This record gives sequence, structure tokens and C-alpha cells, in this order.
Amino acid sequence: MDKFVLRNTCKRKRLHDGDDTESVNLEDATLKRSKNDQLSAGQLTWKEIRAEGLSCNYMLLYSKTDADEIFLQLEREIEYFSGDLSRIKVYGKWHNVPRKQVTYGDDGLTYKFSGITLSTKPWIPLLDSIRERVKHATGHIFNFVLINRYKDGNDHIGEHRDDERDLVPRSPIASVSFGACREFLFRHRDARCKNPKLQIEPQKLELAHGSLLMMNFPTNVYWYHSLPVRKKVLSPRINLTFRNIIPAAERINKDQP
Ligand SMILES: O=C(O)CCC(=O)C(=O)O
Repeated sequence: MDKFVLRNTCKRKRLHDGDDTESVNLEDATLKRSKNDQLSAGQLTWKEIRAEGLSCNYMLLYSKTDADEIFLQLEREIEYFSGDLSRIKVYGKWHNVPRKQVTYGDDGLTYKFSGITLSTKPWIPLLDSIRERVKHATGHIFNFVLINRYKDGNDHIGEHRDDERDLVPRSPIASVSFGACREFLFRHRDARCKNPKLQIEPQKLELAHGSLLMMNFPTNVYWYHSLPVRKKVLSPRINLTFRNIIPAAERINKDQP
């Protein structure tokens, strides 16, 4: 198998203090930038992550200074769901989600997963500007974003695939992270049981402050992903997954003869 694992990837030092440099070790690549560097599209460097049926690309989308500012703005402006919308059904039982979540996007879109249907809050300028930045870097425009906030390393997301019927088939998912660096784990669907038929190594990534991970087709067909509990992580993280959702009207039309 073509194996590629990012190890010890993101060392953005002293996230919220006056550190002047940042180091990003991507195994064979080390980027050092001055804190005040402004990233332009021309300076962005993609790292390819490939394994059997897995196709992802990773880059630092924002400078540390910009990422710090956006993180604080997200903390001020994002209003998370509460009550029934912060619960999910797993194997027939309702649970509080071990994090906060909310969805923003184009008017009228809905996204159904884990027994709940989430409607969109309207785009706000901050989210629109991140969406534009992703478009500039990738060429993809998205109509929806799911935001997850992890208060510390106890908050997490269980193993799942983003393969819901509401998603536009084959559309990539763009995952932008701010705040604490957290481990992101991929496991191949045929290598998850105790005695798997296939020996396919999990893929571990460290998602840095200000980073962008593109999950391209067919990753979500073959690979489950999770953000495991990491007790040593004491600070918050906010993740935005930009997606393309099929509008309800088109879904109905598609199902009609
Ligand atoms: O927080 C993350 O990086 C993962 C979020 C995730 O798995 C999802 O939104 O489907």
C-alpha cells in the first residue's frame, strides 16, 4: 500500500503570545515564516496525503497572526446549537454531542446525520471570507459549513464517514482548523475490526492552527475519520467543514421518475 503519514506535523508555537516565528514540519518539508508574513496564493504549499482509496491535500491556509485573529472572531460571533440540535442518535440511543456544533449556509439547505436534521443559519461575513479563501486556494465553492467547537481534549468526534445522501456526490470536503492542534485519525473501512482481512495502516494527521485539509473523492467512501479524545489538550479548537449540499428541491426531483 502506498503509505503516507504526517508525523509531528504542526508546531505552531505559543499560539496566543508574542512568538515571532512558526515551524511546520511536514516530514520532508520545514516551513519557517515571519509572524507578519501575509500568505498569498502563490506562497501556499500543498502536501499530498495518499493511501489506498484515500486522497487528501493539506496546507497552511492562514499565517499565525491571521489565524489568531480569526479564532478570536469565531469565538465572538459563532452561535452554536443547543437543546435537541445538540443531541445525536448513535445505535438507537440519544446522546449529547461531546462538543458544540452549528451549521451555516445558503438559505433553505438542510443536512441530516446521526438522527438529526440541521438547518442553516445565514452566512455571516466572517464565514463568507473563510469560504472565499478556501475557494481561492482550491477552486471549489461550497454552499454549507458545519462548525464543531472542542472546548479541550475531552471533546471529540467519533469515527464516521461523511457519506450522507444530502452531500453532492464526489464533491470534496474542505476542513479548516483554528486553535489547539489535534490529532485526526483515518481508518480504512476494511481494517477496523479485530481480525481484519486487510492490513491497512491508519493514517494520522495533526491539524494545525490555520490549516486546510481537503478530503477528496473517494476518501469518504473507504475511510472513516475521527478526532479522538486527547486529555493533554487543554485549549479549545474550532473546525469548519465546508461542504456542498444538494438543495431539497433538487433531491425531490432526483427521486421522481
Ligand atoms: O474537527 C474535525 O477536524 C473533524 C470534524 C468532522 O469529522 C466532521 O465535521 O465530519
